[in-house]
Amino acid sequence: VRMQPLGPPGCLGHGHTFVLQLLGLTLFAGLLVALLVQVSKVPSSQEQEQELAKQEKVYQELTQLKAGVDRLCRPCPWDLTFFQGHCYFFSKSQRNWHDSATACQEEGAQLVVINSAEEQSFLQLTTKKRGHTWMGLSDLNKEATWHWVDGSPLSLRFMKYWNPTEPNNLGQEDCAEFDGDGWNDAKCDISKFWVCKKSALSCSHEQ
Ligand SMILES: [Ca+2]
Ligand SMILES: [Ca+2]
Repeated sequence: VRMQPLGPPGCLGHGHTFVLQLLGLTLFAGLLVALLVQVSKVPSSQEQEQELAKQEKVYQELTQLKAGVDRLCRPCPWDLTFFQGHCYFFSKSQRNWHDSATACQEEGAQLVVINSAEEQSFLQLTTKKRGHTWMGLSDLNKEATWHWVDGSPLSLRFMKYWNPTEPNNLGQEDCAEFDGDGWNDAKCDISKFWVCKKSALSCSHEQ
């Protein structure tokens, strides 16, 4: 900054002018900045409002669309639970194993056949809250040879789900149930809850 030369002693005219100029300049700069801030604010807040309005509109459209899709397609009937492409019916009453299997067939389903660890975990947790529950697994045809109701044999990777010391065939137990944290073989003529399983409707093929 170049210093203004001071006037001779006793004459402060130059000094006063310089201070006034500086003050004026500062004021002007301040006003300019304030004006610029004001000017730059106006379009941005308008844009924000427009953006919000747009989002609101998209949200409303999405909500309406979702309601429409829900009306068009439900993967499972109302009283069934959807899990990974299938619908599960958890009975509220209790029946023996054979009547449970029949009840599922009458609904176009099957006493549950387990195909994955995730499904096993989901079913075990859900049935634990409800109580002893039949699954579609038995060794009715040949003792100690377990088959699912779809005819497939029980694979080795599922053996770990038997509760400790089960299956023990205690007094002839040929039907498998969910019991606490794992499976148990129980007498088929005892009444228990049951789980049916069927394929979910694909939402890409409207009914
Ligand atoms: Ca048995
Ligand atoms: Ca047992």
